[in-house]
Amino acid sequence: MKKSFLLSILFTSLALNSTAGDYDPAKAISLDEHDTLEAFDHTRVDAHAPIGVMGDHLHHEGEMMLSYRYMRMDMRPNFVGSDEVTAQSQLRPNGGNFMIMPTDMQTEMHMVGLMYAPSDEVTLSFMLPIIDKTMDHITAAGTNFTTATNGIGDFKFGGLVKLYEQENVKGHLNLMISAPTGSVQETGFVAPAGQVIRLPYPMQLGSGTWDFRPGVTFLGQNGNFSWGSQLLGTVRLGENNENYSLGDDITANIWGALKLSDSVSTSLRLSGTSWGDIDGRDPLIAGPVPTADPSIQGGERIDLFYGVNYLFTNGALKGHRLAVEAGKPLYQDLDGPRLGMDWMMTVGWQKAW
Ligand SMILES: [Cu+2]
Repeated sequence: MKKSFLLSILFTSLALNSTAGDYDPAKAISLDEHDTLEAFDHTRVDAHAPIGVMGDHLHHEGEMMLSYRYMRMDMRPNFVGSDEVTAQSQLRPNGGNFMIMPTDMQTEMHMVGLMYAPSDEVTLSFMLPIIDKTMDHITAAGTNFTTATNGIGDFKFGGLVKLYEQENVKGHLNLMISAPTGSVQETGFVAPAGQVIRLPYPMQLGSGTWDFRPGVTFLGQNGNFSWGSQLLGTVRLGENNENYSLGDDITANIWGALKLSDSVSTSLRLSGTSWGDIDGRDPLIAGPVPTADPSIQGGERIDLFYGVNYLFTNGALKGHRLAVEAGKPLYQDLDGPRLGMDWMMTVGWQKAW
């Protein structure tokens, strides 16, 4: 059941990708007819994907783009498989396996991005996240406590490489590397332990490993409609210094956008993600809490997002882009018990020169 959901998103995405690649000779019968077909317009408001999508577009030679994103994720309640469970039900006095349970988690991320195109074929991309995490817990003794971490996350860099561009459809490869600049040694005062200890895996700021993030992205435009699809994965290259590696992941995205005016477009996006358990174990992360168990961190989720892009088309702010996108899961299946996603939001600003 759960696999079929994710697979259907993957296949829809791949089907879109493959039809995007089919060149229709009927469209090129004569030069006149050819001329009536609009080429891909890189400047229109929906030429950029919904703001929650990364690495969606290339730039022309010599162009540079600065971006800033504010991202927020709220997680609650706990899940076992696809079933919601209360934190209380997972505590030992109530027949569960744990003395401590997380009840909710908030993640805020400030992401600064720089893109630069040395040629029309390659756009270089650099992204640095600054992360703020908070997790609330209950204990078997009936008390509550909160832990928090913050700092820079994993710096991502690499290239977007053009595959092709014909008529109103284009595609590129995403070849990104994630460097282990985010801490995996975050500590905090844990009240039931009565001391400062290393915090569980979800509270750490990075993966601790060099990660390869390959992907493929397709974009198309048709009249006032545009669409895109992207397959993106994360492959952990080895084990980190704390003796573990986070699970690999894969995300399939498909979206459609409607250009309402030269300045405004709205979008719907369907996103399916699957990620694995943690391999290995940090000997300093322990405790009767599910977030400290490497073997129950994996899961999969399907999210639906609604977004708005805004492009300033005149005045002092001409060329500046603002965008917002918010989403909720339609479905999640987590190894767990583990906090599930409640809602996500991204607000962003972009400007190219
Ligand atoms: Cu850009």
